[in-house]
Amino acid sequence: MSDQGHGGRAVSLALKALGVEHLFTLTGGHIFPILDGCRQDGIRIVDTRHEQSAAFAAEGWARLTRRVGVAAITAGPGVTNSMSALAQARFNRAPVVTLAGRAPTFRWGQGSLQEIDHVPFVDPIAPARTVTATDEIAQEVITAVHASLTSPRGPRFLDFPLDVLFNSATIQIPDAQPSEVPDLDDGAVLAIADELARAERPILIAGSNVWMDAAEDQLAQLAEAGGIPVFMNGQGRGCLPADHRLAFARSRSKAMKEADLVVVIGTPMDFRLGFGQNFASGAKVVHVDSHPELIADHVRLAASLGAPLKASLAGIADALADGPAVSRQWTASLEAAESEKGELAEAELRSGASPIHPMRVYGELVPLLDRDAVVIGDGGDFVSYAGREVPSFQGGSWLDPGPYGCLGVGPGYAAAARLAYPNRQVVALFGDGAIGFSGTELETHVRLGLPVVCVVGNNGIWALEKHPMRALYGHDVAADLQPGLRYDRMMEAFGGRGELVADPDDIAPALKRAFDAGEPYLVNILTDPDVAYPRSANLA
Ligand SMILES: Cc1ncc(C[n+]2csc(CCOP(=O)(O)OP(=O)(O)O)c2C)c(N)n1
Ligand SMILES: [Mg+2]
Repeated sequence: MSDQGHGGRAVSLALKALGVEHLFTLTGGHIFPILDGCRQDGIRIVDTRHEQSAAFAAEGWARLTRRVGVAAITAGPGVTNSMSALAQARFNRAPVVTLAGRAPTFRWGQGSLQEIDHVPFVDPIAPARTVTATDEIAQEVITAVHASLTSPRGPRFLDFPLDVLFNSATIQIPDAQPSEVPDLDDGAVLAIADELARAERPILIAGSNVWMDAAEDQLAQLAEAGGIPVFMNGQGRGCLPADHRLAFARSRSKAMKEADLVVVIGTPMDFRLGFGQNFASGAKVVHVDSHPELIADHVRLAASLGAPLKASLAGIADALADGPAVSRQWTASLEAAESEKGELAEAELRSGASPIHPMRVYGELVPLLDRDAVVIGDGGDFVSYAGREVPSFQGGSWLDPGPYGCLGVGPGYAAAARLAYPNRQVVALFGDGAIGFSGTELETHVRLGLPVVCVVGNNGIWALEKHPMRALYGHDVAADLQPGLRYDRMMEAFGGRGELVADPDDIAPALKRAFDAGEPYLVNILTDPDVAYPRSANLA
């Protein structure tokens, strides 16, 4: 098809051809044509209060829906403001495309407003290009979107000089090209199946790319073929429902210490997995991920496979189908550890202590959640507890910053979740520190009519920093916030509803009101600053 129009229409027509329905943005003159094009072509413009939230929303959209998330930001400060979110998308391998304005070519070097060359500082994080001709825009956008969605996936960045975007040209939208699927390495598939068939105490650890590759069924097939316990992290959470007989969580550290074979699937062997170096001595380690580039090179691997996970996991499951199943004793020992830890947690989940124990919040929240609730975490200890206590029953229902760990993601992620799933519960869990980064976006939720239930674990401190610093030095600095702050009133000031909770018995009624309200709602729960999350150091 072809059309005459300005560069912004080349962007919007290309996005439309790709099935993009939302553009996350914050305005600026440099990107007016993109906004105008999206208006003309029916792409919903989701306008935020800070570019990092626009970019976080695009990232959240991408990780929840497995479709590309697109952000448009203005030249210069719009780009620098979105850098943390771009880096986070890179760490999470999220298919995000950022479209930025850029000072005009014909005046380059003369000192135009917001004139800075983005490419040299963005490119190390997200492959970055400047589009130099109006009639090349559509193809550039399509190429960037395809690249972001192709494993090993990740953000892409384009900037458009003002003249290139404002000029008109004939817009051609090229036909979609089928993507190539690599052949499966049968030797590696058989080697992994063979390791699994010979192991006595194997576990699978399934992460984000199981979800991103839509390989949930194949994960279940593999686990069930061998009766193998599965632990999940990141977006892998829920790929096997939390109540599946082979889904384990609380026995994770025991399993990692005692397993004789650890098959890590779709997640890097980073600090969350002890860098793949803290398993039992003599344990064999296998790494399977969706692209060869993602396979760890800092761990001695018994076998590995870097290919799309749907086919890889199905292949391993088929090859394993006749092999011996895992001993009942191994799964029984993990089940026992699960129950023991579950019982220990029970006391805290029901705690009547005042100030409120943060675990009590989850004791009240979890029973109110639907199986498909989307839960978003933005905070320190308060969110760590959620990671332990909030079960996921399907992929794409849990979202936290991931290994880049950037605070301030919550409102952007929640806006994306609400837009993607208008009929599911969306709960955003915030530390009182974390909500400070992007709290103004509560206005975005109100203005755009996005009923998210926000829950603030308000302990008046940066607990995840305060407690470890004290443990290390015997004192702490720069770790206190104003206690008892009325974040509920902040929400009210923006036009939403809020309430303060100080008594543990008031938590559930407040949460029920929040879920029933059908409008943006913030439950501000005063929690005990003296409760420290039990953690071992994870900085290196
Ligand atoms: C952008 C950013 N700045 C700083 C940090 C370091 N950091 C990690 S957790 C944390 C404390 C979070 O406090 P809060 O949100 O109140 O949650 P709490 O631990 O008190 O439950 C800080 C400062 C970070 N991860 N990201
Ligand atoms: Mg706090």
